[in-house]
Amino acid sequence: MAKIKQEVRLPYESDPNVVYEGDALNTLRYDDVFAVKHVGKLCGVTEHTAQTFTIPGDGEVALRIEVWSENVVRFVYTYGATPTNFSYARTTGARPHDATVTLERGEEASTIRTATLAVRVAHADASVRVSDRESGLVLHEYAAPFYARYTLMQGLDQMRLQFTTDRNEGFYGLGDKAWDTDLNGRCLENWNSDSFAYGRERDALYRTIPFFYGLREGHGYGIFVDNSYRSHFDFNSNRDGLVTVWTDGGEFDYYFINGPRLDKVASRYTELTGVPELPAVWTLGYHQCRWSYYPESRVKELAATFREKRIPCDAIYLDIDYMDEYRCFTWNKDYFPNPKEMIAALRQDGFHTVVMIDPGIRVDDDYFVYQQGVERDAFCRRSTGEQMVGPVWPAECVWPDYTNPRVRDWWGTLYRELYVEQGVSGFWNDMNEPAMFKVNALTFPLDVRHDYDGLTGDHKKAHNIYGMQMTRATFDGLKSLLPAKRPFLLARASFSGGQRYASLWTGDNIASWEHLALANRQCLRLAISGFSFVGTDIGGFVDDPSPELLTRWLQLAVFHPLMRVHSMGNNTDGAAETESEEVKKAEQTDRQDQEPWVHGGKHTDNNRKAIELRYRLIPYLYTAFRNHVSTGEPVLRNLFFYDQLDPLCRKFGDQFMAGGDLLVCPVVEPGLKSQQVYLPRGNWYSYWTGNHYEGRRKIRVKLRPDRMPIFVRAGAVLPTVDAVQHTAEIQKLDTFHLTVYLADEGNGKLFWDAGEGYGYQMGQFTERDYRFRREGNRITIEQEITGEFNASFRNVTVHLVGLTHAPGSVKVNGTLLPHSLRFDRRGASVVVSSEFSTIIIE
Ligand code: NBV
Repeated sequence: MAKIKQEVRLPYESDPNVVYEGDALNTLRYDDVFAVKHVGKLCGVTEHTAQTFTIPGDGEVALRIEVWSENVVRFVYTYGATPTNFSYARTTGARPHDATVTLERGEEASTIRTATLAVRVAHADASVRVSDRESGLVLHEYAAPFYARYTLMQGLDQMRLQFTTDRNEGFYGLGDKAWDTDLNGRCLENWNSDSFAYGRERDALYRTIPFFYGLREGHGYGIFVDNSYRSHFDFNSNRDGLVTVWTDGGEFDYYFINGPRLDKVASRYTELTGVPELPAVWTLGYHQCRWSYYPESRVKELAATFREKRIPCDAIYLDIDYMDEYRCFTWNKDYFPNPKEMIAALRQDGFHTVVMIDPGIRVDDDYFVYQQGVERDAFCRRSTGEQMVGPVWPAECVWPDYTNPRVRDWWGTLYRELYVEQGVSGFWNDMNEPAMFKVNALTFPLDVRHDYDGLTGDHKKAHNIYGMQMTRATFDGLKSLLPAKRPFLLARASFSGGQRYASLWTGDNIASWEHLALANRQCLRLAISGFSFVGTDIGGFVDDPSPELLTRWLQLAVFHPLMRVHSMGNNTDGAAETESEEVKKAEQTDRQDQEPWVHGGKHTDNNRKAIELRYRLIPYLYTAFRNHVSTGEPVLRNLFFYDQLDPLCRKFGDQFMAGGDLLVCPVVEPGLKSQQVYLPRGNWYSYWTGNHYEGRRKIRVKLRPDRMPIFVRAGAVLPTVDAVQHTAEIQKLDTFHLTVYLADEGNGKLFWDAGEGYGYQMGQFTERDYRFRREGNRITIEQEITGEFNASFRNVTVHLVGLTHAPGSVKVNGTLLPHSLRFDRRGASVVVSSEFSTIIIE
């Protein structure tokens, strides 16, 4: 007899003991009725291959367990369908590694063991418990058997996993959340949403990254739920010691990723979902944006002002007004009569042009993109078969179905004129949640159909991956149009794995101190969730920043990989669709500009200093990116990634590590004269003064308006350059700097190449590994060079910070240098050939 019970909205509030007998249906009527499906009592564990196990039970949910490596185990639950093994998130190269796996069939449970993990599956109800073999620590234990909910009216509408936790466990990641760093106590949702002027704790935001870290008794692990439906993560929000994760449908396909180190979890997650390509160096420069810069004369004036004021800048953005009445891939010829010429002139002066492309295509029979899309049947259709038509910028739009490979290929070709003919350097894919005006849902109706790469589905299934597939189509298109160029793409919506195609910004934030703190938290959260190339609208999109706020934001964003100022200008058109209080306020204000010189005088100087610091650090940042691309370790890491056993590292949530050596302590409150910072284990030097500090200590530092506290790990060797006006100038520099932050021993690295193109994949790079040791009064620095790139740097200025004596002699490759060291407040320096193999200073 079918067990059908009354519909209850919240899955974990339902009482599984209330069961209506099947024949109750004959006499009672409900809005909907549902049945809960389990794996049930196990009939055995079948070893499919040495690393794959099917777990048949007497229920209707199928479970398959796959061992992907010693540290990664995949669980796939399906109801009523054969598992597809399809994933937009997984990168093509991701596949199981050989691992030694054993299966032990016991009385009450069967246990699958790898070198590090024991996965116990209870015979009674298929509940799972994963523990660390070495310590015996239980890392993941079901509190209830996995279930699927099947309703008569909706079909499969919920897949649910519930496991145990306690209030001390830390939960991090989950991508785009404007919450405190630790998510314990929160219930969050993933549904890509246009979130104009979002506030703290607004949920859901623009992206879906169903991956989180648990930090339990110092042991880190991760869980990645590879499911594109709306998903919900309740981290003990009722303080009942339960974590409940459910999706509104699909296969519940998740990976348990063991650490114990959190950065290992990060790397293992990116082994599954991929890393971006190495970015072009110019994309790491400073970017200037506004809604919108036009006409051409204004753009040119903007560029000239940067150079005139000696404020470095590499990119200028054109927002939607460059288009001809919001038709993507066209120009407003009144504003921009000769885009090719303008773009070339900007390039000449060291500026790259980045333009916006939205997914909404204007319904217009005379518009080539609309015509081509109709000819190719490229636009999304509703379940009734008609085109999905809705309002965005143009009154009526249609949207390409990027989940169709044929449509993706076509979309990629549309960039030809802008990219190949006119010289646009990068693109900005906005509104790709997909966002729609006028309706409360702010997006498509759920009946819209998608190809889903041949697996077809409705918008419930495709919504969260729509934006990511748009970026994939764009990225692949750009790559095939100009194969020798590294594409630069900035996007708003995405999904796990979207880091392979685009960098992200955190959307329409507000010019407030609260948002400055949030900006940092969001960037860190995104970085540990696989998206290292992230940034915020510096200064805030909505409202105007005070001089102090803009400066503090710029100082922080020196360390956010995408460093872009963006603001709303006086535009309220689209924003008005949300009818929020923020919009009404914005409509009443005449908004100021947001260029770094807007507040004049000393503020301009402070802002210039911040941007110059960014340019000095570019070799270090680029090297950190190179490391990210090859190891998956995030470019930015919360302090507790540095020392996950130290509770104070969890407490100082705003501080972070940029790359492996810089400890950044943002100033996120106004008017502060001093600030308490926490220096974790090890020894540290102030970046600014060279003063030495012992770690595991809180210290109070005096604040200055023109800089923010930054510390360098003792033992680091930091590669930097002099500030330049744009990154192409770095390629002409004759000298770079290496600062050795003294300790008994240490190391550092510089990765450098042409900064563009793929020569580095064929040996056209130079990688310099530095190692130093201090024995008594003698300091030995060694360099090992690999790669064939002929960098412009002939010399390097070696700085020593932390000297305890004044050395007198310098030997390079065994030969005494005639000239002596130069001394300054922070230490000593000497210029030597950049090709040195050994320097001995004593
Ligand atoms: O294209 C205009 C804006 C853009 O400046 C902003 O960065 C996006 O997040 N866009 C949203 C649409 C306007 C929404 C109010």
